[in-house]
Amino acid sequence: MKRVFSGVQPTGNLHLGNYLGALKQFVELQNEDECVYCIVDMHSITVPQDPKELKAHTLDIAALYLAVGLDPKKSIVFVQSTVPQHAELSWVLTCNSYTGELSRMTQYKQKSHGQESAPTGLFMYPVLMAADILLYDTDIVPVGNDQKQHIELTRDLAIRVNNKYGKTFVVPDGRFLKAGARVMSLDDPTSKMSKSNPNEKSRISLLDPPNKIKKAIMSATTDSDGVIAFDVENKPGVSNLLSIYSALSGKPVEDICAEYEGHGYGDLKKALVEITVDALTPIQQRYNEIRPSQELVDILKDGTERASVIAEATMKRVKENFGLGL
Ligand code: ATP
Ligand code: LTN
Repeated sequence: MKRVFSGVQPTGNLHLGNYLGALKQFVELQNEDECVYCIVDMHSITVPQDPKELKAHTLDIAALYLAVGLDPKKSIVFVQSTVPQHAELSWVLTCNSYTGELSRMTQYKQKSHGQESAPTGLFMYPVLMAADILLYDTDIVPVGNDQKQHIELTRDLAIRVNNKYGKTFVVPDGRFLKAGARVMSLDDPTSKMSKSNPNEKSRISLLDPPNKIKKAIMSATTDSDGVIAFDVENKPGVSNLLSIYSALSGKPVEDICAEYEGHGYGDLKKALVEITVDALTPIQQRYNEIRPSQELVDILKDGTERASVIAEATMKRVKENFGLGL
């Protein structure tokens, strides 16, 4: 069995893109591997957060994870800040990283907009991420393509420390989530569905009520040739609807195209509304039960305990190899 680790930030409401591109694959992995899923609240404070909202979002995300099918008996689900070894290891790794390599991180360059006074936390973000991963002797890290550079840095840090201080870390591999699972924006099918798009109708959030789902899908951008066919290049809007339909129903895209031959886009959209509502309703029901429950807090506390056992063992090894402590 391999160990899988991934982290998600407790920001905003998850959308269909997050579900089909990431969560669904996390759930599938737990049947093959030993999975550790972490809600990375300390990464979130690299930019200012409202304390009450941050805490609420942490629980929202945890409840959503359980609602989509993460099984706390199989996977460890916990909150980063409840295991202090993340911060501790982050410092040790900081002392083995170079300002040059961190300045080259694309995410940092984008988020700091080249300002001199960018928050230091943004600069250190990838080192904390490396600590998350290396703390659990992780073999595989399932993440989006945008995280490739951070995984490379994690591997470099692990190899560097192993060479200098003796075998300390497992060198992890990234597993980049399927490119085909990229869900596009409903209003502009050439850009990805994203929680930072100001247009609410550009996305479907996992907790949206049926009327909101209907409005978003019925107003989705298509084209004017009226033929239901999969052609990302020339028909990005219709192709996106077909991809979502296929991912949620399990039917191959060709079968859907055959089924809707001679129909208008309105028919396809109506069917997609129904399929989406059917897929999200049970998730929302479970979410509404779990979110206010004591069970949620108990699951996360149990996750902290199980994560701590692994994290403490790694930190003990790190301290020994580095000559830290008595
Ligand atoms: P933003 O666009 O505001 O930066 P986001 O909505 O892309 O945020 P992230 O927190 O960056 O969300 O991503 C969480 C996970 O969801 C990542 O693994 C990412 O690859 C995946 N993901 C995000 N958007 C999509 C999408 N449209 N299609 C498929 N996967 C997605
Ligand atoms: N940077 C990641 C979130 C993240 C993560 C991690 C992912 C923080 N720590 C450890 C995998 C492993 C993101 O923005 N998706």
